[in-house]
Amino acid sequence: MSSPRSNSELVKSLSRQLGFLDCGISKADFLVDEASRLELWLQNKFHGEMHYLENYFDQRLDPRLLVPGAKTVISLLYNYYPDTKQNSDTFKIAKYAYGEDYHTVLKDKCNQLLAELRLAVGEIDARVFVDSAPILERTWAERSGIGWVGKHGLLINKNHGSFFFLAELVLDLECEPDGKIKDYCGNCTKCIDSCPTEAILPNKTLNASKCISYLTIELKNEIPTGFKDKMNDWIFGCDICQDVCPWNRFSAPNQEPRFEAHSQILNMEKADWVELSEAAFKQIFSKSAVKRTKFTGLKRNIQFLDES
Ligand code: B12
Ligand code: SF4
Ligand code: SF4
Repeated sequence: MSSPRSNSELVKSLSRQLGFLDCGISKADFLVDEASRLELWLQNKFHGEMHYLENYFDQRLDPRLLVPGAKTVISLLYNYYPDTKQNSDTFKIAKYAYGEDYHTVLKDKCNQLLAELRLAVGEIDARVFVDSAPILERTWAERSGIGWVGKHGLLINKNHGSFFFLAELVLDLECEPDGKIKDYCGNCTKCIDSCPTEAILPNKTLNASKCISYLTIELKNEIPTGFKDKMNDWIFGCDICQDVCPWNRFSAPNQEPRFEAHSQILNMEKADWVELSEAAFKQIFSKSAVKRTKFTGLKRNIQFLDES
């Protein structure tokens, strides 16, 4: 007979076997505090043109509306820190996008976890979430005690830093929840001081409409000229606030073969990026998250920097 405690132990042990960095458990519930924070964030238009974040407001705050009868949210961390990085004097791609698109890699991993869980405890009603669904992934991870939300807004784990993806299993299996841990940012303000566009505001709030990650990936129109000298050579995403964070000093390389960087991403010089053809884009980024910008979007970003 399984108990909430034995279910939790089982989930954690299976997640370790599958290579997740950490796993934490929360009771599926309504996120009371986040309701007003999310509302205010949207009212302030910090989401820029990411209008999809205005949709499914109720589901975003209550996973039981996504999986009827859900009792538990399992939060999972998966490392993407690369063992090799791009040359220092070239246009930069955020480290999370060096290898195969994490949505597919993590969904496969989570489905494997779910299949093994079902083998062990029988039929479970469950859904796997990675990034795209209306769910506040960092809030759930924080609730489950596998880290805290840093001043830059990202989840930090005491042992592993922040260069990892988050994923969730929302399911009707009762598990023993873990508790929140404290915030270890202390008096540090390195991320705030280093952000070139001043996107990080007090109170763990990000003005996403000023974040280089938004400007290079999500913004469909032209990048406002006011950002010309602030892009720091980033053409897809930005890692500055994580690179300067003391908790990432000991980040260890990931062990996921599918995250291995495409050799051309590592070796391209600025001139190669400027000359990138659509055929080469398709070949290099066919399986990558960089596809999101399409060829025209990446070209726009490169030209924006090349003209600076
Ligand atoms: C939209 C989005 C973006 C947008 C907006 C970011 C943002 N801060 O909202 C943009 C394009 C800018 C972006 C950028 C990046 N993103 Co992003 N993004 C998302 C996405 C899809 C939704 C986030 C969302 O709902 N935002 C709405 C706001 C209001 O919600 P929130 O920030 O989660 O805020 C809640 C908590 O912070 C909470 N909170 C918790 N504790 C506390 C405590 C206090 C005191 C307070 C006040 C608040 C608070 O309050 C908020 C509730 O309203 C998530 C995946 C997901 N479904 O969650 C990935 C996600 C957050 N992104 C991720 C990553 C990796 C990045 C980048 C690092 C990519 C890159 N290298 O370029 C950057 C980092 C920029 C940064 N400093 O945050 C990872 C983060 C992993 C981690 N370690 O935390 C996620 C979880 C994707 C994933 N599945 O792994 N992203
Ligand atoms: S990702 Fe870059 S632009 Fe965005 S908050 Fe961090 S440092 Fe600022
Ligand atoms: S740089 Fe400092 S303030 Fe920012 S998230 Fe890391 S520890 Fe917290």
